[in-house]
Amino acid sequence: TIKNSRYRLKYHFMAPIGWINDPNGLVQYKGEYQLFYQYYPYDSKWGPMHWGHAKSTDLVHWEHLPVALAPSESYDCGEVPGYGCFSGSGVVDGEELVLIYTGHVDNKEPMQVQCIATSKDGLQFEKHFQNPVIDDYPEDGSPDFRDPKVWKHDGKWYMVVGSHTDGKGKALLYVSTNLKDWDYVGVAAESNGTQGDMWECPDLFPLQNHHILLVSPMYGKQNEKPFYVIGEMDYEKGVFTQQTVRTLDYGFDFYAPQTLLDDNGRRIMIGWMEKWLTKMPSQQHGWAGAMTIPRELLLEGGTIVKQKPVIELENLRTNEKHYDSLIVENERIVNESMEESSEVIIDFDLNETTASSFGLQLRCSEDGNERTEIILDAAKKEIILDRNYAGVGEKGYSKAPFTINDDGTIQVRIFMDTTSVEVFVNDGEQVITNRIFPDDSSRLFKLFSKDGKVCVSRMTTWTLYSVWE
Ligand code: DQQ
Repeated sequence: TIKNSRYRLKYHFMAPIGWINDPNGLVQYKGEYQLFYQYYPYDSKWGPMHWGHAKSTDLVHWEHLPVALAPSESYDCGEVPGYGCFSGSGVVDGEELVLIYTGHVDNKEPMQVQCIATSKDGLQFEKHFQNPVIDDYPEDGSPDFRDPKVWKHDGKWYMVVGSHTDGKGKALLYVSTNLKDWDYVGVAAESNGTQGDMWECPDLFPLQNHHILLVSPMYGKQNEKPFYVIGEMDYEKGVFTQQTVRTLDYGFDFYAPQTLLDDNGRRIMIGWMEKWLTKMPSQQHGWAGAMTIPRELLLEGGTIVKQKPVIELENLRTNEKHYDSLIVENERIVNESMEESSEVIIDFDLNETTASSFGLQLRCSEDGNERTEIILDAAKKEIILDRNYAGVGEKGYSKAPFTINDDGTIQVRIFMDTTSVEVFVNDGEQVITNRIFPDDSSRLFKLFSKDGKVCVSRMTTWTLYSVWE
């Protein structure tokens, strides 16, 4: 069991115990949202990968289910740790829920192959006897050949798989009519030389009249910030043409996002809320890793993908407080003991603001030495999430650009939880996701300005209920 629940989140998805990373197999099956995830139940470190499983009717309250996939076959299990059922996706085919995943075995050629597992009840999964359904990488790829994402278009199944050659990440495209026999089509998209030497967890999907590609790029051994590309997909040629490329989330603790299309036509994205090679203070308590809040993706003006926290999260709100026309010079304590799980929406009015830099501090200690700072620089049009003083976790700051609305305002919406902060700027034009590990007692919430005054035309705060009690 968990040794100490102090860092456990209140309304973010976590495994019951152990290690988790990427979300997998996001799909709605018989009306219920399915969330699978890279899982090592036996330790708080990464290990032979299993697929954990949970379901939900509202994307907010999750029911844990038995492990869906465990390493067991020659193509996903081996002698040397490092093997396992790696990331992949899920689709509904008639009555069946089908998982498509990468079987990984170190010290083996080919090292990574694509496999499927099927279920008729959404609980028990059977690995297909024809596995691996793609038993080697194509000439355009390399032994790093993983993370199949499958979707249906015009009656056919398509799959993108991440790979690389010559220092260029790639999304390789396959097509099938039955999910078992796959034909290689070609390279759907690849790095222009600056977009990562290996593409992990590619996700390609239609959004309005464009297609969007999500990529979690690796640079050398380092994982970097996932990006999205707006473009056009030519299914005849099997080529995705890149038009606009943007950072998906400017934070540090966001990786391997995946999307699903739900029954209401919403394109919803969930990411892993932690990152490789970082301090993970919760490991000492027997667990690591969580998922971000689900975010609906909306394409605006064909040039920007906005991330909107799913509306269902509003059902967690309680203890609402409004503030109007706050003028702050220096600093002002808004709440002396803010709940760890809270939501805040702030409208800054720059017409009435003279300060060059202003913002807020959350999870702040009485003496001010511990704090998480969100700083806006109106001249540079930059927002910074500074976690250098945010407790025992990783240090550093994340920076994102923002635009000022035509009426001279800028809106910042913050979801804080026990050990996380997700900041949405102007309806999710930019997002910053970071983990923080402050002391239990650091609860002050302040507004501040440097050299001048800042005007907050409106602010609302809520406490968010826990979904885990
Ligand atoms: N995590 C999985 C891989 C994927 C990586 C292994 C991304 O399938 O490429 O746990 O975090």
